[in-house]
Amino acid sequence: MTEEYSAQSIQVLEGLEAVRKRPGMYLGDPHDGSALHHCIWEVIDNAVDEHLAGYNDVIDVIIHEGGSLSVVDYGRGIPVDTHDDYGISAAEVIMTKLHAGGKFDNSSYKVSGGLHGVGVSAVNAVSEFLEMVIKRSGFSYFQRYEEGVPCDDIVETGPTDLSGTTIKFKPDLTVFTTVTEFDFDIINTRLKETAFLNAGLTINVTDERGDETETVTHSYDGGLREFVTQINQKRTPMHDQVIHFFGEREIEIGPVTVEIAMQWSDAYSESIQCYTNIIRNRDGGTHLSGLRGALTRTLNSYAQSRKLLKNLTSLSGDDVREGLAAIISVKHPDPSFSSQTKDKLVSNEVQGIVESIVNEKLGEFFEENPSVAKSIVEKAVLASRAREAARKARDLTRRKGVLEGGGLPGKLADCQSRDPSECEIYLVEGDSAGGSAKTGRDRRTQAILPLRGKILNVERQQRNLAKVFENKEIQTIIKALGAGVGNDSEEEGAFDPAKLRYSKIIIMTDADVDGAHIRTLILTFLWRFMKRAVVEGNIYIAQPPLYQVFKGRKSKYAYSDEERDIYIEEFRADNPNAKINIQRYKGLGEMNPDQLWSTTMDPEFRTLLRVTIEDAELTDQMFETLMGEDVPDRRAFIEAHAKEVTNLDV
Ligand code: 0RA
Repeated sequence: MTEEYSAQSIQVLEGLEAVRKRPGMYLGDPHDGSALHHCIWEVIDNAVDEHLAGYNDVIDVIIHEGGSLSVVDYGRGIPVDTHDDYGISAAEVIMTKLHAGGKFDNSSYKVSGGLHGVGVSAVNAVSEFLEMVIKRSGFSYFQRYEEGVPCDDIVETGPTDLSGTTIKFKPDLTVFTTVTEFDFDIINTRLKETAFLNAGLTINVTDERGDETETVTHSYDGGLREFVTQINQKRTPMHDQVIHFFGEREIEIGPVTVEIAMQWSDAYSESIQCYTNIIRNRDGGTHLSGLRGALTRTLNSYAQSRKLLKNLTSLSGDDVREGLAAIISVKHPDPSFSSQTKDKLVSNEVQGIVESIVNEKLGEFFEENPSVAKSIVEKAVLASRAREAARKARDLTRRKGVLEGGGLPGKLADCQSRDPSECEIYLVEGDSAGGSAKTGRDRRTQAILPLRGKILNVERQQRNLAKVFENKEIQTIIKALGAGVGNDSEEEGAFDPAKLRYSKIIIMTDADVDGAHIRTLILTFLWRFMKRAVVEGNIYIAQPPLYQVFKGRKSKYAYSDEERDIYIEEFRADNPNAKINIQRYKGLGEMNPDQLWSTTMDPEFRTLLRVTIEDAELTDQMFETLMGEDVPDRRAFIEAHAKEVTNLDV
């Protein structure tokens, strides 16, 4: 970074009123907390850029009492010299003109950048107030804004030996609604990730709210290597050392750098997290394709040359990636994404760049560490055998017409409509509840599939997938849904959500511990074999009532203990000496068809919980912990979380 920034290098694109009028366009949803937190990321990105430019090693983030938040960095300080075109300080230009910042100037190379890269001025626009303190070339400066408008010119407040920038802002609650408080966990998780991606940067997060001030420090000298170690914390690695390398290729507009860390463990799932310019790309993109392609190629050529494949011809991508945890972080001078939210990188040249770097560096690593390479190949060979056995079992069952074709399962009470968008299927615990549901339902759009007892725990059958396809209850689910099975979309008969016969798959189990277990078993199966149904939001959980509170001829259903207490109070207030009865519903079977319909299945009245996935990696880890083989690990998890659980059986 040799060029000096100056006020002239800052160009301006748009005005700020637009941001206040349409915050959603610039910052994300202003109601659900996403725009609120996006404000923080935007301010932090500037401080991270100072780190990337080599001028800042510490960022302090302080959540204050009363709704404001400060971001402190120890970088060069925002320039304060007067801007030639505007006649105001450069700092004020950055704070008041949308998209101003070094970014649009070729002489400055800004690498990070928020979700939408709108700049700190957008944050200023939606802040009740924003105060900046700049320490630079021997002096301190201060300026305050309200709703993006400066209260005064920037003033020099005295001498200082320090340098850096502090930005304190309070989101304007006329813009943000519903979720209006900063969430410590969201902030802390994100900043932990930022610290992992920036080895050598220390981030202190302080929460001053509540009785005790809490500070968490994130500082990872190991960077991506430590990130991978953390992901594999609860798994058993196949090799001690995390494989870690960098590479760089020149393109016309500048250098593209690639950093990768990876380690295989005994897990069955694959977990690759992708970043471009420090921003997470949830849906991967060209860097991910490059990495995948190179992994398959490198492992196969190594295994073939060392004759490690035995009777296999080659390993598939899935075989090679089973149990892999990896982070790929690409820095690119001008990346393209498929959407505003940067979920997917589409810059084509990146695929080849990543591929060639991985081929070269991983090849080298394998040559230098033959025992590591051997254990990785052996794991992939096992994966390949298990997959082959599963394929055979699936084909066999399919040929018998058990998974598809040859009519619907006998136990299914199908609906009349053939339009999946209006059709739903209830997976119901037990034949008796299934019977009530069949009688009570709207038979035009609601199908009922009763499931007997506990379905197989598929998490424990990952090396014996044949068992999964032989399981009767699982066979009926697959057949009833009619959309195939298996997450490998290239395989014939794989699950395809477009073929689902119902747009809503509703799990309806008893409100007791067994019911919760059955629900978890069904979810485990869906996650491991029909992942896209879960990711795309097709899965729901029915909410049967827990109580019916009676007073004389009147009664009300309660769906929680709190609601029950409210109704008791209401009835008491109505008439203090009348008698109140409470029926506790333990099982769906205790309700008659009318009751089940009106409390739990009537679309006009019911509440359904939709299953959503915020983080596939955490979801994988959760299923491993809750449903896998590692008993001590599960025990520790349950002990740690037991306090949060109310026992519905009491
Ligand atoms: C533009 C140019 C320079 C630094 C910054 C912006 C800058 C912005 C923020 C926002 C928060 N902290 C920041 N630190 C720096 C370069 C200044 C120079 O060349 O001295």
